[in-house]
Amino acid sequence: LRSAYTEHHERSFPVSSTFYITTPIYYVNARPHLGHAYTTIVADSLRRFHTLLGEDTWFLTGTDEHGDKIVKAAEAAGQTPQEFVDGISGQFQALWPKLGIKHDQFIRTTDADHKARVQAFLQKVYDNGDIYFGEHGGHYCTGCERFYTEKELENGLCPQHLTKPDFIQEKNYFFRMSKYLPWLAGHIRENPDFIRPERYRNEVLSMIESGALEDLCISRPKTRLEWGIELPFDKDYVCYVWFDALLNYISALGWPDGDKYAAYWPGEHLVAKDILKPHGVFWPTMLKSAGVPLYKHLNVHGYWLIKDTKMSKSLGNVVEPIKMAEHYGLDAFRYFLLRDMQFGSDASFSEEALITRFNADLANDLGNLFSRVLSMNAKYFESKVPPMGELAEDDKALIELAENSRRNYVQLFGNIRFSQGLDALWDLVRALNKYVDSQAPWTLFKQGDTARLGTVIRLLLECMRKVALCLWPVMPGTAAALLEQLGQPLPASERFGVAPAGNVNAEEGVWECLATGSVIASASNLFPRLEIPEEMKEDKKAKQKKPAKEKEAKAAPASAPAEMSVPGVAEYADFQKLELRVGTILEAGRVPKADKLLCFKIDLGEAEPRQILSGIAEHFEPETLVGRQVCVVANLAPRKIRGLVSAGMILTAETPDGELTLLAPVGDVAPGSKIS
Ligand code: ME8
Repeated sequence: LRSAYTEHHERSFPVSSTFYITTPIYYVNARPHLGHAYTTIVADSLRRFHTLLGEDTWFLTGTDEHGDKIVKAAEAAGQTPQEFVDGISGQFQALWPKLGIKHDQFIRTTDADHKARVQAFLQKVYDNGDIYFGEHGGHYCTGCERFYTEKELENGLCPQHLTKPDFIQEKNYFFRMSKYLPWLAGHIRENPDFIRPERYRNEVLSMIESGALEDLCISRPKTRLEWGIELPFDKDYVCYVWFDALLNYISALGWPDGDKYAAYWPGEHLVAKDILKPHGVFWPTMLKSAGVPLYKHLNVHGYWLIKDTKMSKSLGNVVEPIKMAEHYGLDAFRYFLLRDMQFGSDASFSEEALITRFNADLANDLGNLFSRVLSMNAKYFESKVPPMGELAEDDKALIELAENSRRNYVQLFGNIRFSQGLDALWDLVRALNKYVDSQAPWTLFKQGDTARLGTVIRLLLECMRKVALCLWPVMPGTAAALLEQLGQPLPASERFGVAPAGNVNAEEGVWECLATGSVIASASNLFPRLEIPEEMKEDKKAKQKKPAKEKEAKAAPASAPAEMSVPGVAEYADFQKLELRVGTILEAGRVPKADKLLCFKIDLGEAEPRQILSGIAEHFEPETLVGRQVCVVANLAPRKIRGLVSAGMILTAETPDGELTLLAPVGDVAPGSKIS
């Protein structure tokens, strides 16, 4: 049971008193998609995680509503810019609660308060002598809302949008960004995790070192663009949209004198790599010029790709997050996003990957654990929490593993390694399933060893509470439901918003949290396995199909040696007739009026699940078998038993004293895998 995971992460995660997290404020030129949902779900999970650490948290998101791009999109929609931005900003605001996102504040750059604070900031930088008026010519990409130098273009095209930028020559205001670049390079070198993961830190350093960065053009003449914030020192100009947008992170808090600014700044930013430059270069130099403390970390993630191509509005290959959440369940969708993307790298999105992850981690591991333990507790203790007795060596090892798993989870998650953090938590989930198998509560029950049985079940329940608590940041609804099943309900008002009672760092050594004797749930079925849709199966089958010739050769080897027929001995050809396959139990139930029979629905990788009856009812609780893998004789002639068709046989091993164990592969394999 000892954790395979190292015990290197002994120290607990450093807790400060406040935690402020932001997402990019999204452009309102099109509807929100999976990419926006990912960043915002990560921010929500981080906010919840830090709440669980006992910190006072603030979570800001919003919409970026000025600039050429918006004006063009509004024109195309036949609306005024204001009508247009109100509509799409409303869609973002309506989406977030549906994805379990509980932000504290939603900022719009068209808010009057934001505008006033941007003007105050501009005035401050202007008064410091860091803004000058000059003439400038450059290649302007409307998609990026920025000028490119000749050097930065690729074959004359914008490297992001692959479109030809407009060459614009005009008089404008400039921010003396280049003055601060040597200081910025020094700051990034001295603070290795200021921009993280490391590859993005290196990218920003090489941008600075390349010498291609110049002063930043921060205005647009009103003759060309009116939709923006007027410069406080020249009413003929509006502010460049990026200069305006970046300031949202402090204007929202009421910079320079707001209470929230005093309480929460400096904060943590979360962005994808597309906007590394404005956040890694423009923003810190702007802050430095105005004498405002820098953010704590810039946390940069990669792209969700669809078939190796970046998903984006302009490419028209977007995934609608709400459809995924509705179809697969919100928490499963959130879990998948955090588990399948290594933060910092790109990841491919596909429904097949989502289903595979769902079945492996949620149905087989987590769902199965809750289902089997709660139903055993119902059977053995009438659903009452049994007392914890004396601990055996196995129990102590499990406790140690659980403490390590939680510590690793906290450490990794807090350092934005979400996928690894969840995997560390699953070390415990998997160990608990193994502990059930190795302790065999059904045998203890048969032997009448109630004290030991109680300790085993109680330890499982206590560990399950810890798992549920740690899951709350990523799967808030599931965590609430699981805690409720364990008799630890959250007040309705706290289900999504406020963290459950407890603090993950204060969990060390807490081993008797449930109330002995209290009645808890008798069943749990939160994650029934998902079927892989036919079209995905067909695709897989086609890949797996062996050439007909090869198959025939295997079925009847031409050169097979002739064997003598001996009574009681299966000839090679007899054995070859058997088709043995691995199956996954989808359903299991008793057969009315048949004490010994269980009826199963088993996934053998075929279009329909197989119905198989087995005389093992005296040895197993059917609910505890759902999700388990078994070895099946798949080509047994179907026969009717008690009016039900049984098409196959489940293989078991019987010990000399009559105990049955199901035969199964050591690790999970694809249903239908051939046994040979
Ligand atoms: O850039 N994969 O807004 P935006 C992962 N308004 N994340 C993705 C993604 C993908 N395929 N596509 C988009 C802007 N994102 C500016 C920001 S902040 C002061 C101003 C996410 O609507 C990711 O967070 O283009 C990315 O950084 C952001 O959406 C860009 O959103």
